[in-house]
Amino acid sequence: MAKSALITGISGQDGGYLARFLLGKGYHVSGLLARRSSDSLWRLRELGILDEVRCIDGDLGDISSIERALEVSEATEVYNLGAQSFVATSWQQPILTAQVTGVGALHVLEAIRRHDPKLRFYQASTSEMFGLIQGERQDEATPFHPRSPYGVAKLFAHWTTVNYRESFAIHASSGILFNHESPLRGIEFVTRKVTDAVARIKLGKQSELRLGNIDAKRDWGFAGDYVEAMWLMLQQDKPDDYVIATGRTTTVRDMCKIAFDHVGLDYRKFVVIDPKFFRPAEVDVLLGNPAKANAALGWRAKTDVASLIQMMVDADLQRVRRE
Ligand code: NAP
Ligand code: F7E
Repeated sequence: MAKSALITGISGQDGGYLARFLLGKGYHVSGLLARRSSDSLWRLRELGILDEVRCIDGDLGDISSIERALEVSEATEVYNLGAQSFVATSWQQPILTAQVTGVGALHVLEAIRRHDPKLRFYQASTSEMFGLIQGERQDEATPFHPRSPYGVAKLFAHWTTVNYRESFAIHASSGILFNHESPLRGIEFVTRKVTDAVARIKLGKQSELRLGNIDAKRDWGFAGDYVEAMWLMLQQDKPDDYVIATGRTTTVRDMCKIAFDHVGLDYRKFVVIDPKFFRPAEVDVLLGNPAKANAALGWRAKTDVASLIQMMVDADLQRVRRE
């Protein structure tokens, strides 16, 4: 019999790639879809899977809608990807971020506990929990020190996942994922902001690119690779926590250089530093150590940062040409 999965955040970047991955494995895929006044299904449409997934109205702030979604979907695996996920916004809307990104995960776990504690649960944890890093390469044993309301909310969700595993024997796993990007990345995140701007500048539709701290370093991977790790975690006999990363780090500056070089332009002529994009507290550098996932899950990042950024620039060139 085909397995069924419920994905919160199905309209987001990872939700789309995970849905496509699970459909490829023969799953019935449902998604909890928060009501929006404008179209939020563009990613599922772009992936060509909109008609293959079942969208169930609901919100992470409303536990009754999550319980209903568990019933309707008949899911045996639940992937909690829904969040207010933009770090910069988390200082403007700290309480909303805590409610959706933090307490939202508790709502899902509590709904599972009441509905059927045998369901398997995946929590989308994040390298932002390491924040002010306590070790040069961060792994599952590195202490946390979040630097934003988003990081703090995710840490609550992370420890809640561990607590429900230990308290109620729920098969609840947490993937501590480092930054992962794709052509479906939201335009507000720095990689996509850069690749979209490169396409517009190349095609004469934009003249400059305003950025904040370009000395920040991130361990960037491809979202399409990372969703497989989420699924692998739920196929293990025992639930656990895993760092998912490439093991390499790059500055925002060098990422810009890769993007502009790809279309034959010099980034230094177009990038303008704008203090508006600096954050109240910065995460200066992140570098993950995915050794545990390599060994236990057989998972490895397949896409390097240059191929990733070039893929994103190519996709944005096509989009801008179509406009
Ligand atoms: P994303 O593109 O921002 O997607 C977030 C999703 O959450 C969207 O589908 C959004 O719906 C939904 N959502 C927001 N508020 C909601 C609410 N109140 N109720 C139900 N759904 C709600 O994020 P992503 O990049 O795919 O990341 C997926 C998850 O992994 C997130 O939890 C993120 O925090 C976490 N994470 C991401 C990264 C990364 O580098 N991408 C790294 C580590 C962890 P709308 O589209 O309608 O707004
Ligand atoms: O920033 C710097 C910025 O917004 C990356 C989320 O998916 O990954 C993401 O969080 C870096 C930061 O991602 C601009 O200051 C410079 O140092 O692309 P970002 P993020 O904050 O790392 C983690 C793992 C998550 O879990 C989150 O959900 O780039 N930066 N100039 C800029 N960033 C943005 N957005 N815009 C700029 O103009």
